Amino acid sequence: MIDKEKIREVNAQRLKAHETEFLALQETLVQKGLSVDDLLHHIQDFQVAVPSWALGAGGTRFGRFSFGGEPRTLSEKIDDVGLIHRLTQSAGSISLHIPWDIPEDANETRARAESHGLAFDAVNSNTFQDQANQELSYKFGSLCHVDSAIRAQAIQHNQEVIDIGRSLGSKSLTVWLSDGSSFPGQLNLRRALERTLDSLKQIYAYMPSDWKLFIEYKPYEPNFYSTVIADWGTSHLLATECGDRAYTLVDLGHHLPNTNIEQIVSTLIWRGKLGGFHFNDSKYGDDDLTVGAIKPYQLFLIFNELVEGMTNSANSNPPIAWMIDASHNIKDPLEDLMQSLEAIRLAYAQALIVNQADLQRAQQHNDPTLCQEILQDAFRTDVRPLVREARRRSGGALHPIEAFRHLKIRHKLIAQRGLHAIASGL
Ligand code: PSV
Ligand code: MN
Repeated sequence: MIDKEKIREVNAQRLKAHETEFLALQETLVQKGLSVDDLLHHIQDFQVAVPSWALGAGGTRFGRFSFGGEPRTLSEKIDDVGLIHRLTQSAGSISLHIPWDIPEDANETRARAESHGLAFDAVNSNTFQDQANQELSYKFGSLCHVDSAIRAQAIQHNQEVIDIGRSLGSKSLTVWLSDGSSFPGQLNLRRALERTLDSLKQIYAYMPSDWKLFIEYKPYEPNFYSTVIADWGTSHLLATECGDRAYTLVDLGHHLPNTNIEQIVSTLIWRGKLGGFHFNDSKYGDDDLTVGAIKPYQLFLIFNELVEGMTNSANSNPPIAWMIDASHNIKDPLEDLMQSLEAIRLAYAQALIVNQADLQRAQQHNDPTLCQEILQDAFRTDVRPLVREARRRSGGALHPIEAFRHLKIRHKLIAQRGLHAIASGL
């Protein structure tokens, strides 16, 4: 549907305007002592995984409104990520949720992803739902369950997910548990945590030696009184107990209102324990909205800690697995994902241009006014031409959503897959 020639044609219409804007920004950045080539390389290298469950319409417990042309199979989902990657050059991998997206033929699935230039990121296990033909129910938990047979079933599921991931070339497993309780007294909180640790240790022991385990936390939902892994501290504790290759995963939507997420990020990087990151945005809870739609300044502050921490922290943190984890209820999922990818790169680019040396000096002199000036100077710099230039140099579209609409991609997907095609998964 989209080849390099088509992208070049669409870009041609906007090239002149882009060049004018880029040259002006380049001059500003050079005056600040920045190397524009270095910035462009960093931005070009920044790749984010798209999860296999994000390509169709999401929904709430009140309803779901489909889009036409949703991907019906794993192959079609991979094709959709391929489309986004071609336009944005920033979605270089896909993250599978098992059992929603079990590959029928691993070699074929791998080859299809490779043909789009995509790799397989972390695989995600699912013990928060019961599947058809499943012997024992997760209604009252999985890895924390009071019944050892249910824990064994959940551990075995995670081991199968690792096997599937290995066949595709994944190198990490993300565990998110809905385990918890909805009523006080329902669960012995300490024992539930002990059992969860014991189960996670067994999963960790099964992982190949070059794999990582990411432990995701969430304060509430679907349980409404307690969640076994409710916060970063609990996740960090479990990861530390499991071993060197176990890490915390931060999902932006999994915090109570006004939590200082940048501080969590900074602490985890300091300890070398930040393994994965799920991007989305929210106003009230785990709203799963487009990245940067509500709180772009917070996103920038988080990236500022990430960039500073990755460059200066002595306890070196491994490369982080970045993923979008949003739900697309009213926007075209592909357009929504492209907006998120853009917001992520913009925040990253703004963090890259923060004058860290000046900031450190101002902090040393206890000068909060100057500290704010320095941070907001970067945040208020319009880096869109820089991000566009990075994308253009990688062969992507200057304006991905415009190109998507101009090339009538959604119409073509509907023509191919039908108006009532519904994506599998969440
Ligand atoms: C849970 O809210 C979560 O963030 C986890 O990452 C899941 O795997 C994902 O959403 C999709 O259910
Ligand atoms: Mn998540």
